[in-house]
Amino acid sequence: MKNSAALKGLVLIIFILSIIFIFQYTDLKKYFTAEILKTWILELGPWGPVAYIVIYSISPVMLLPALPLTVAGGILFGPVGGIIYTAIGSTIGASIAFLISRYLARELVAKLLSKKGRWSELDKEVERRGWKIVALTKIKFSHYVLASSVFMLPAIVAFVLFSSSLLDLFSGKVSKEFLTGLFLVIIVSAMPILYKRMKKKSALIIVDVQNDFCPGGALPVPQGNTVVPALNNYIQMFQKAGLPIYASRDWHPEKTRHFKAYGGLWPPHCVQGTKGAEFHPDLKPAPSVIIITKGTDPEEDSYSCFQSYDSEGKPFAKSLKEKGVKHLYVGGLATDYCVRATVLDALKAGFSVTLLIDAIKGVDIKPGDSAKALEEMEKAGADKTSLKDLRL
Ligand code: VGL
Ligand code: ZN
Repeated sequence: MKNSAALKGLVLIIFILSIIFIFQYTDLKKYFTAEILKTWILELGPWGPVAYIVIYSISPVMLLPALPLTVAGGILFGPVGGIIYTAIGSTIGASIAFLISRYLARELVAKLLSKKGRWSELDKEVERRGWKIVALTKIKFSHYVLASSVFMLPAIVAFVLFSSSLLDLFSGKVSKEFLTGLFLVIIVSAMPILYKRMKKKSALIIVDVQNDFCPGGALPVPQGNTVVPALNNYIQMFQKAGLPIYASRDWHPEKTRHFKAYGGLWPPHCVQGTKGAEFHPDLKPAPSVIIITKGTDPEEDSYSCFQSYDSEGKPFAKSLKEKGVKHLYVGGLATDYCVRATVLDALKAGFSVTLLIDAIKGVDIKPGDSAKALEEMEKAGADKTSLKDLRL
């Protein structure tokens, strides 16, 4: 991907240089001045802009690239006319493409997706994620038009300003307008990268979804297994978004002060290497899931994931830091112990935290413990969300 972008850039530079060269050493520049072009457009009268807008409007549907057209618009109409006509043309173009996809293509695609349920899955996906696959779904047309015209504007301004000064460049003059345009183009092109950089990077933390914490296990959390399907959905989302996913496991030695027999609170559970310590069999870990282990110290309870280590012995906090993670989404078992401890530690360590309320369950040794833990976590600054509201 990176290589192809570099190649395209190189081709563009060679293209511009050869145009400059041609302009310099032929008679072309005599005919190709802003004055002459403007006269030509003026001669066309109102039809010049109209023709430009029409061509621009049908270009998305014809799968024509917009950039050369935009550059032409800047050269032909100058900065002001260029911006206005390009904004009109691109908005109409996007709208036509939208309407065609919605009213003609939707049926067709629906048939192709004939496998039952796929279509409603797509609708659900869009409700969850916003406008990724916009036109094929239920996004309001007016919202689409408004959003696309607003979001296209900065790039249009940049490219039209830039290209309206290209003629000067072609005849060998580096004008102020050109430098301003170039500057704007660079800024607009850098915006998506900056946005990605500035957005707080998130990670998913799945706490202790192990057999012993599920019904039938040694220390069952009532309905503990019900967090599994929800977590599988979250895993898929984070996987698709390319974000880190951690799954913690409680991993005790046979003798530990954590267990009743040695002075602790709990019956033996999640003993290293036992069936009970395995992850719930329905949990579908993506290939990228990082397993972190805690509770191995016989002297410690280690409820919090911040007392855990990855397979290379790297502390959890260090691993997060190295990946640039600033925000944690936390789900799993049990709300009133390991989830609570992990969330409170995370907030103390300066992470922001969102609890996945449809993917946590508590032990409630005393009735109300989980509710109390939730309240405590929220008071400490944790946010909460559920599958249908989460946008990554
Ligand atoms: C846990 C009790 C004992 C937990 C671990 O994962 O919440 N609870 N050990
Ligand atoms: Zn434990």
